[in-house]
Amino acid sequence: MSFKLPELPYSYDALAPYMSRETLEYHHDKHHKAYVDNGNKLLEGSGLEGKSLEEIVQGSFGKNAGLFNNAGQHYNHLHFWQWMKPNGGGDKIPGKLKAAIDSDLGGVEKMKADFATAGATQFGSGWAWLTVTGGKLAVTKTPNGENPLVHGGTPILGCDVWEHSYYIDYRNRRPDYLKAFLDHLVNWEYVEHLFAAATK
Ligand code: MN3
Repeated sequence: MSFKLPELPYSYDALAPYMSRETLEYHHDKHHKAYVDNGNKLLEGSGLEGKSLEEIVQGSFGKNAGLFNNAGQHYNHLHFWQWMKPNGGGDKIPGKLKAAIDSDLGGVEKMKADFATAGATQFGSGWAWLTVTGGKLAVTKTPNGENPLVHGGTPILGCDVWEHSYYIDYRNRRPDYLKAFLDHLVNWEYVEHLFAAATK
């Protein structure tokens, strides 16, 4: 396969005021595009050509840092655009996913608080995650372009806490960005879709 930059699933203005056009233009058109372009160059001759994106991420982890960083970030950002939608967030969580959050993570409020803490305490660049690992939900965090795929899990929600994701809109206030993401941006239907696929 080769990596391709997707179109955003909404307009550049659709997530304002919680995520601005300027942030999406830089983050999608420049940062994600660079992961795609660099990933395609590094994929050539890597021995992983012809594999799926998930296989490339897992196959390069710990072995080919350049390819892993770019392929991992391509995977993360492909989903990140879909993990958000206009008028998203809040507590309108589909029933089966909500039941699992209640039983595995102590309820929606606790899950949101733990997710926000994971993102706020990731030192430097990285991601906060809601994952399915061994059939159970968990909240985790990873540095740089890593994701739960390389730790035996399936990511169903992730928030990019690299500064390029929030500095234009929130400056240094990463906790405010995480709160806005959870309260106003999360596409819980897409999270539920990934949850169903990971637990069937
Ligand atoms: Mn990013």
